[in-house]
Amino acid sequence: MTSETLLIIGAAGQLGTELTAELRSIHGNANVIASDINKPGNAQLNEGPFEMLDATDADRLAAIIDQYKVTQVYLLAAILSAKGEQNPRFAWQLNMQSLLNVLEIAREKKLNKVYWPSSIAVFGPTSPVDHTPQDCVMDPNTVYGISKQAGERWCEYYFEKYGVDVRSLRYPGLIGYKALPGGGTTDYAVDIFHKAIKGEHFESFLSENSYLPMMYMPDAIKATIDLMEAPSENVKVRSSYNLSAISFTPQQIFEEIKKHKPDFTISYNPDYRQKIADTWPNSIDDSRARADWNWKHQYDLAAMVQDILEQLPVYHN
Ligand code: AKB
Repeated sequence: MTSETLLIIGAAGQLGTELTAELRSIHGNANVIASDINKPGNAQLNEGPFEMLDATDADRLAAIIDQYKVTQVYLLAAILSAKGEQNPRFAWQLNMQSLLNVLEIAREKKLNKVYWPSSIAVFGPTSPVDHTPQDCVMDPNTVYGISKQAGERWCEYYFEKYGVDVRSLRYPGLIGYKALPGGGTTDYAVDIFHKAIKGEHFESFLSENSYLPMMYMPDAIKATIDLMEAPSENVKVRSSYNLSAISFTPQQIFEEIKKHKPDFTISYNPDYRQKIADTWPNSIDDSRARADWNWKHQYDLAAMVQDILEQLPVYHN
């Protein structure tokens, strides 16, 4: 246990649900304040303090930080790639205003650390497709990707100009069974497990050969905590670190699931999300994360599929 007090913004989301639980096991329930725009149904989040917070409301954010004497903020609230395209101005407003509020408050109140996730969505049609390097052409063409790229520049700016210790990872598609994602292009790789467990047919909104970088949630949680616990001098990338584990297509994950569920069936009906997926990399070069703070993933496709098929029915019972 530490003397830090953490505020998680967007704690009820796909990543927030699991990260909040893990951070509470490290720092103690009372020292991790969960917050979200609505009160979540998830009982686990109520094992410690919970506050309602609209991530764009700077006054309420400041009041919560003062009330609990918060020393670290994890800003996870965001509109993801597919949903952002339905209302681009709202996505921009939420994704950018929430980050600027947190960075500014971290500067004013001299917070110890800030965490903010970026994404592979910062890359675009002319970025290198295979083993996409840390530094290369980035021409995102979704509002989500543009907000993540701009956000990365703001993070580095606040670190360089004001010494705010902000840290960030470019997550690939995250796959977990505890909470559902909302509005992403990689969500099919979560939905597919729920259909397989129910014994239902799965219709994929991406084509069979859409090869994308992905990661099992326990690896994403470990990467986040490893980065946040790394000595400041080891965190040499202050925009956002490339992060990688596995890449696969819908057909490949289907075949892996079918080894456990022989009757499972799939069909393909690509929609507007296919165009987004087509602009993202196949695979990511995360050698900087591996060198700077010893990042190493644990789960490959087979291990992830086996674990989810075992855990998902138990967890939701
Ligand atoms: C999305 O699909 O929008 C996210 C992401 C890759 O950032 N999962």
